[in-house]
Amino acid sequence: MHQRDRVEAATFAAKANINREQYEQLCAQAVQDPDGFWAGLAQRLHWYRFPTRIRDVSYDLRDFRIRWYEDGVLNASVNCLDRHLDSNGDKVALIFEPDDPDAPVQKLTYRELHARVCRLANALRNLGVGKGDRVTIYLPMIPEAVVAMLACARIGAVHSVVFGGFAPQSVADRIADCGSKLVITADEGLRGGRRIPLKANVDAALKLPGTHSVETVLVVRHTGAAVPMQMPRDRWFDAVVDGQPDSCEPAQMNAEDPLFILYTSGSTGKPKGVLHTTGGYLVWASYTHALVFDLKPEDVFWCTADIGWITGHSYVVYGPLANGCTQVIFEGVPNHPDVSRFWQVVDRHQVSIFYTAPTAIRALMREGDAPVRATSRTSLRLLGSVGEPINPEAWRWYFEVVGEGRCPIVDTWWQTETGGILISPIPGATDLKPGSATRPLPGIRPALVDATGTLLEGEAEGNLVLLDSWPGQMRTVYGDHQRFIDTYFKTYPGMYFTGDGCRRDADGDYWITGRVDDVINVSGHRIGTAEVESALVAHPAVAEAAVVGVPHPVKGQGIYAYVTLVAGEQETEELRQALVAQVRQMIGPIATPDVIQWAPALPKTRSGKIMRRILRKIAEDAPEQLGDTSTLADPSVVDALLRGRPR
Ligand code: 6R9
Repeated sequence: MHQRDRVEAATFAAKANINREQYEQLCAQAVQDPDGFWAGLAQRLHWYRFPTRIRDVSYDLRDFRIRWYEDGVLNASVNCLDRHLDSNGDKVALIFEPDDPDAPVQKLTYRELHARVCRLANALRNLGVGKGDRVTIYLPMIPEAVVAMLACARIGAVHSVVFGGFAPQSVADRIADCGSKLVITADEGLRGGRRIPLKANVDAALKLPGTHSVETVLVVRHTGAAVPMQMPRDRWFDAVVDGQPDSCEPAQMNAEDPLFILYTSGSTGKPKGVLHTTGGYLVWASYTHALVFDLKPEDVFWCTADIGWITGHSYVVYGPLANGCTQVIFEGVPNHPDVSRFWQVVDRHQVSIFYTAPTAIRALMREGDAPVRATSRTSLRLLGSVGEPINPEAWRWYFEVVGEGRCPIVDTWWQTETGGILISPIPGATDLKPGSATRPLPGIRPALVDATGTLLEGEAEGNLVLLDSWPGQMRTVYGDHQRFIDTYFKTYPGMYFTGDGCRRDADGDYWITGRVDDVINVSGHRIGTAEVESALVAHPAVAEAAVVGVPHPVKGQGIYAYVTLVAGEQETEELRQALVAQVRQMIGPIATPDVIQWAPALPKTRSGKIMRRILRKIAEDAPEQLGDTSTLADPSVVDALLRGRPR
């Protein structure tokens, strides 16, 4: 990147919480006095017992452990609610913007949110949910979703939020994996005027094997649709919550007690239950939210992520509420009722910090500048991006059209596994570069390695690793600690492997290039190729399937599937549609294949391994980049696939 492409931090710096010098001091302190630095971060929170053992980490496989603040005792909901009541009880915590812009906006103060959380927490306790029990939350983006998460945290139950776009099979898999005792759902969700049959999906999920652990289903009445209730399993949320006391004794949790499980896709067919613990996660969510977003007491923060993703956990629920911030939660979509919706909501609620995904930016950019210019957006002072690399063109549009050149953009790199942001500009302290997540946060030690694990110095491109732990790091894969170690710590001994490729430029700034494993990033959502493949081969007509990601102008990556049929089956349009429907029905609409190409055979090595590198190039229609095909068992397969590309 050239000098002229830098956007200087200077204009924002005058009002920023920290300047470049202070940022550099923090980075230096984290190196010189790590215990002092990390203990200092913990002071952001309320502890029943402040930790004396700050950090105990070893990535050495013979003696592997990750523990932070391990003798500390706290409660996450107390930090997000009770702590603010005396000074800020009447401050608005949540502004709920419904899908339908004409439906009433709801505002909940910290005091009201606290009361709602306590009522549900009491109800959950009465239903026999206690410390360590798992609760699955399958809700739309409504206030009850936030209430449900915090109510679990209050009593020490471990929540597992499942995105409302997932199909019954995916819901069932996630319930079965963690053995949830209780499910919280709604009659229906609303997205862009469409109804999402959440309760019906739960009913279908609970008919599937492995879900017998569920004793109770709480159903929020949201759209008012008539849904069958199966007694005594199903209970109306209102009915169990009404009349409960609006205070509730919080469970005292050890810092290393689990706070939540969140499933994410990896390179095998089975999603991983990423487990985060209470103390370190909350410290990191709260610290990064305040630091990266230059948070001030008068800000109105809006993160558009759904709570079904980690971004919704850290930057809708735990970070903003731990910081006592006012924020918008939005049930709808960017293009309903029209493509000005995001900016209308910004104006309506005077949003000052706006955080979204590149896919949304690109989709709106295609609609031109007019729908943006039709709104004022003068309340905005800072913009954020997360979920996938943001291409410089989209960055510039976001900066110049949405932010009118006034608002820095924080391009925040992180993962479900990292709990919070690890690499990002600090507004006012870091010069911005369109397309680069720039620098690590204080205390974070990224590095690049080549395929053999050798550390690369200076300007380089390689695989992104982290040399040391941070408090928000995941602690295990639920129920499969060996998988945690194998996935993240075996590839490069002594380091955490992110699964991302990355370039570091001559200034030392980081440019994430995308996943280097079998994970596709569709609109910022991680989808394992193996998950889509197993949904395809579950169809009786399919013999074999191979799925790769292809560049997509809006979604970042699209899903391209090669399908080989069993002998005698016909390659028809009906079958193609049936296969698309099969994937949607088994995983959910987010995994919808963009292209299904019939493949008489797949390119395989002599040992039978599918060569995805070649399939990616065929999907991109880049035969000149195919590279060496001589190791293929049958090189003629490649020509057949190139000729067979659907147009
Ligand atoms: C927070 C979140 C993680 C993967 C990650 C990377 C990609 C996220 C990014 C980014 C480039 C950014 N990613 N933020 N790539 N620039 N600012 O998205 O978590 O759903 O687990 O996805 O997303 O590939 O490894 P998660």
